[in-house]
Amino acid sequence: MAAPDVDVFSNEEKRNLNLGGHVGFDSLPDQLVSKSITQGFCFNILCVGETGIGKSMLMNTLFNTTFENEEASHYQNGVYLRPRTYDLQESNVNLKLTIVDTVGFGDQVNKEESYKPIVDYIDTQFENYLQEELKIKRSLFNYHDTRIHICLYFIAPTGHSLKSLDLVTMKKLDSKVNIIPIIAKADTISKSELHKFKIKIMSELVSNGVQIYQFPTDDEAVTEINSSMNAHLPFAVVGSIEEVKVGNKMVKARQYPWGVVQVENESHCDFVKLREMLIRVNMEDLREQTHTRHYELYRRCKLEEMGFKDTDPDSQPFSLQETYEAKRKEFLSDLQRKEEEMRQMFVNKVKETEAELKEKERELHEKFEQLKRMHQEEKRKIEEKRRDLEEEMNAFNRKKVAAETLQAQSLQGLQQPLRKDKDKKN
Ligand SMILES: Nc1nc2c(ncn2[C@@H]2O[C@H](COP(=O)(O)OP(=O)(O)OP(=O)(O)O)[C@@H](O)[C@H]2O)c(=O)[nH]1
Ligand SMILES: [Mg+2]
Repeated sequence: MAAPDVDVFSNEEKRNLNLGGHVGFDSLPDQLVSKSITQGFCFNILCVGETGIGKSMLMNTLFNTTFENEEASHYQNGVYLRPRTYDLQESNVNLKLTIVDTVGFGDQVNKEESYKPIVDYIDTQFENYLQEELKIKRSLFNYHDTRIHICLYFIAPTGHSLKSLDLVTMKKLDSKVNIIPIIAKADTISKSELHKFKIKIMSELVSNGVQIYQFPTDDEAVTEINSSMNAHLPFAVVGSIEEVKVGNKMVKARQYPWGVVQVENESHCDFVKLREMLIRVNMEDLREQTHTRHYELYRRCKLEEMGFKDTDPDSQPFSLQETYEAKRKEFLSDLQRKEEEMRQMFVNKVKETEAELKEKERELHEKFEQLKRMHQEEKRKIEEKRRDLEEEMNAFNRKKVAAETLQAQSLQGLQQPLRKDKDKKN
């Protein structure tokens, strides 16, 4: 029997059928919810802002708790990032929250490199995730995902404009993380000034091409609220965990001699808007954007850097297997070429050394011959001298013998007349 043709219907030909009764796949969303609840969620916030700008206070206010807080000193040599992870629970939902603080940001005289540790930190988290994904035995299910979902950028409430450090840092980060700019300590700036300040900041961000996170407007349920909130950016926030009695209610506020700033009062500041947008409406979108936009970009660049492609030079699909084979071939031929180069280098070196040795040998031989010649000359001279001396000695001996003979004869000649005289006397 012929195999059934599975691709009988094209998309347009798919038919809607009425079910005869309850089947049950309408519970799929509930299954997802229950699975997500069991699994728990993780959310990672990066707070970038100058020392003492109110980062820790805002986190405490946002999550209605007191996280550990260590004041940073203003005398750091550079910027570093301090991550802290907490397990939080609300109703039956578990949240693994990581708050990463920049320590020493804005404290150095030369702030040119201040953005680097932040970029490196974000990249490292992406890299860790990519490494987990590329493992043969992956455990993404219980992997602690440390990728940054949101970067809250704390702008000092100067009322003037953004500092170049703010622009440079946000520009370097905008393709790697969702950025929400916030004006910190907004209680220190007047209402009219704040309005102008917000407009100035937004126009500076636009003119410098800084892409900040836009609350999504494609989901009907949140289109209205998100598009109205996009117009309120950057949020001007006030942080406080102090409870103050206002009317007959205890509210979080900052108390001043001239009055009380209520954190959760929308006519005092944008804290509620931030909490609403960050946690209650768009937390999942921030997580999704991190994965589908920022991480995807990192992954693509990284894999391309490693030589992986989806298509060959003729735009034909190119599988991972083919890329691997091509890379392997390239690597092997490279290796062979390098080996050949090394071999040639070795041969040349040996030849060079051989020639050097031969030259040295020749020089030594020449020296030896010269020494030999000198030695023979010396020997010949000495031999000549010896012969001369011997001749001189012989001549001397001959002369000596002659002299002795002569002496003996003359003595004899003297003694004979004396004997004759003696005989005569006798
Ligand atoms: N006026 C005003 N003061 C604030 C606000 N938030 C925090 N502060 C004060 O600012 C000071 C520093 O606040 P932190 O939250 O410790 O600042 P930080 O940015 O975490 O500081 P480091 O971690 O040391 O860099 C504290 O005295 C806070 O009470 C705010 O919204 N308005
Ligand atoms: Mg702090």
